[in-house]
Amino acid sequence: MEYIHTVMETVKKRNAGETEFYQAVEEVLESLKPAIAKHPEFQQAGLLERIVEPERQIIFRVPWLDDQGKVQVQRGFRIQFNSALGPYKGGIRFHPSVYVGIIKFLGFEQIFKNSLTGLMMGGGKGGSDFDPKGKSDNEVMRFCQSFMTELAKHIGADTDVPAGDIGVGGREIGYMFGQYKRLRNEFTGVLTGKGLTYGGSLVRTEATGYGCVYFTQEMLKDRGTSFEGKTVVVSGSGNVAIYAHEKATQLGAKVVAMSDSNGYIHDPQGINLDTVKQLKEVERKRIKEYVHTHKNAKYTDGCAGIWNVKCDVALPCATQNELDEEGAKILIQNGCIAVAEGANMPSTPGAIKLFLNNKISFGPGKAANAGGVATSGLEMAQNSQRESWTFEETDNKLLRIMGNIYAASKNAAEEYGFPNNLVVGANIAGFLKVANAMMAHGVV
Ligand code: NDP
Ligand code: 2IT
Repeated sequence: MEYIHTVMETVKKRNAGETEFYQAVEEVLESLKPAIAKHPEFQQAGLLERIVEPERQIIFRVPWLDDQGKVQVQRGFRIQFNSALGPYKGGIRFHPSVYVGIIKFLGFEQIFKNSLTGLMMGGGKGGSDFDPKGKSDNEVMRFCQSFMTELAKHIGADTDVPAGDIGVGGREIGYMFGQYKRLRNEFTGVLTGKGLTYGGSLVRTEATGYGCVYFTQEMLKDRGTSFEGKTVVVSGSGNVAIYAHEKATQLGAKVVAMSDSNGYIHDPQGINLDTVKQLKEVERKRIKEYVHTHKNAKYTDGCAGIWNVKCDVALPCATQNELDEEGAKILIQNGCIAVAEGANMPSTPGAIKLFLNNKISFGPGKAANAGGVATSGLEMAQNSQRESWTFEETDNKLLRIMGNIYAASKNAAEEYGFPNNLVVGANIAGFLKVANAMMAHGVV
């Protein structure tokens, strides 16, 4: 389609070298072809040209003092991508690989993901090339305070509400919240993923992993099966991976492999989650330490090898492009029936094609991992009401939202002529709500 091709060319020209961003935009625009064909008014209103251009991009210097008293300089980002449906909402990533192209891809995905949750949230993302690994608590605190000193000028409970992502968990959110409150003299729900003692929501910690498993449960139900007795591989061992493991296990599955950026562990008896939580959440150590206390487990260097482990269900929960065609081929050969993305864009376009062509149930990240931001939306609602809901109430809402996202994606896929293609379905369902709001707002 000529229109989509032209928009894609402009994206490449304007955002030179930002390959992750092209990848995310290309996937969405390709999926939207049947929706654009049905709605010529979108082209007339320049809707796609507008939706691929962030409303605002903030890039700033983040100077901080390390424990040796040496000055370090990082780069900070916040991309306020689209506010058609509500205040910008999306996580903050601290990882040395962060540059504008990564934040832009994540912010773009976030627009459609947040729309799918059914809650009123726009899309945004932020981060820094700061590497929290090996840093002391004091260094992390000083960095977070410096980062927030600039970011505070641009965010607010009704403007832009950041949260966690890779390298940003409860500790970092706490330091950033403390600095925001101090700078603005305001106790407000400006961040989500807060601690339970100062306005956080129950279930937010578990939400992305649990939500991903709830979504997968819907996919399995449609195939006439369930998690009961299934062998599962979960990549990563961070926040999303840990709680995906927890919920899959509660539903009767056995998780046999997990990883970090150095390598993966395989425990045929099932990975002991308490050990992983202790290593990763408390001690901040490497996953290979697991084999010291679990003699049946084996550690292998290199994280991509994890897809060689035979499984029924694969949940990539680490990072972008961690599952390529080669990994996909092995999963398919080994009889895997379902793949759901806990991470953002973990499967390469080639891998996705293989899953769809081989009738593997495939849950794309913007649908399957939307439980995290959905529960952030629930945290915002509780903060506005000055209330706290119980674990059970919040978890039930999450379960219902994931079921709705699955149904919306499945129905849109059918309606637009791509039955069972949840990539097309999620993209169209997420897009239409944003597009209709943008049409109502005029040319802005
Ligand atoms: P964490 O920082 O808690 O964990 C990240 C995990 O992924 C770690 O095991 C890490 O290993 C691994 N990882 C990170 N970068 C790489 C890399 N370049 N190569 C291989 N492994 C890597 O982050 P989260 O669990 O929060 O996030 C995981 C994914 O889920 C991300 O894609 C994120 O965008 C997405 N996501 C997160 C949500 C949330 O609520 N937190 C919500 C929705 C999506 P190591 O320790 O070695 O770095
Ligand atoms: O990618 C994501 O959806 C997140 N990192 C969570 C965002 C949020 O605002 O909770």
